[in-house]
Amino acid sequence: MSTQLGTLADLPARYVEDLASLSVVPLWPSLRAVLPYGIPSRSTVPFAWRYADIRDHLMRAGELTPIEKAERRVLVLSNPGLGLERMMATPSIYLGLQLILPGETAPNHRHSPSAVRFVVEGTGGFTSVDGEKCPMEKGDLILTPSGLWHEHGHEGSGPVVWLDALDLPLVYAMEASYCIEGEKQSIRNAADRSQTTYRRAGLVPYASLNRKRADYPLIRFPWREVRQNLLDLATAVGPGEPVHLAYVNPETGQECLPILGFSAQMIRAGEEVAPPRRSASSVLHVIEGRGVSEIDGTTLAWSEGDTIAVPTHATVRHRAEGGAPAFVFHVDDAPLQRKIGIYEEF
Ligand code: 1HN
Repeated sequence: MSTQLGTLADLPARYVEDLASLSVVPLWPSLRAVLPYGIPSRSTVPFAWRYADIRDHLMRAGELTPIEKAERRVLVLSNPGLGLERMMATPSIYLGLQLILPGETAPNHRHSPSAVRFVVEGTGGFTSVDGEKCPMEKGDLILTPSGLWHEHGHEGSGPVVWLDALDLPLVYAMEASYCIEGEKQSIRNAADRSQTTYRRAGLVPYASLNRKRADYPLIRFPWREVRQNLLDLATAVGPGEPVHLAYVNPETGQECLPILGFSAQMIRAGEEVAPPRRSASSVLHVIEGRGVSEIDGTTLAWSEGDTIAVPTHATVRHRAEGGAPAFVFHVDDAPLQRKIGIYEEF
């Protein structure tokens, strides 16, 4: 059973120094720290970034820093438990709020981390991904998978803000994060594939049956359709059952990116949901509505535009308040955890 293990102080100082001079350390003084019993040790804290607090500062960044001096004008949502300079919302998820102003462009590049954009406010923004121009309307999810060219622009008026979520912390930890700059893309579509080729669940281009399934057939998931789908699903599932849809690759039915997963949930007016504890860390972003969450004993009130960090293995409850349903976007690292065989629900 759980015996008390020896510490560094139990060893002769000279022995420890000799080991260190050879770049060697004993395992046993650190074993319980890296492999605790029952539940992982977690530095990530349950935390809410409130859009109402951050928005003015983001707009100020628009005055202080021209886009040419930023490339991406982003305020990063850093979990205070992990250290602000490490730019981690959770150990696997990078989050930032990005501002683009009318007429600005964020230049074309591609990189090894995968990213998604989730639109928070404004109209007229667009992201082009490998030559496909995707309009950005509030709540739309747009994928920019690893290795695909992407650039942003703004043809409307007023600010456009979106939430960036990347698997950067893991790719960076692997010392595998880098970027290549590119020429402006030439756009080949009139409408993105969510409006033409993958118009409806259950229908795929016939020719796709005869080829290897595409890695990233669908880049944009319009919120208008996801929201309606949640409302329709709510009429079909019993009271107390989750109204929760996963964003997937329409050709394979699998998660749309290899490391991070994306889903949208409706919490009915006044409803409290208590999902199982999960081995995945996650963040949730409030698209519509307001409510309160209890995460590992921390109570966090939230409303539209807010973003919340949920540590691995956390005990979680969410309640929608204000007499209206809440709509929430989730990002988690369950796809990677499933692939490596460590995903669990408790
Ligand atoms: C990136 O490529 C974007 O393309 C935004 O908008 C944020 C943060 C870290 C690394 C790459 C973008 C990013 C990023």
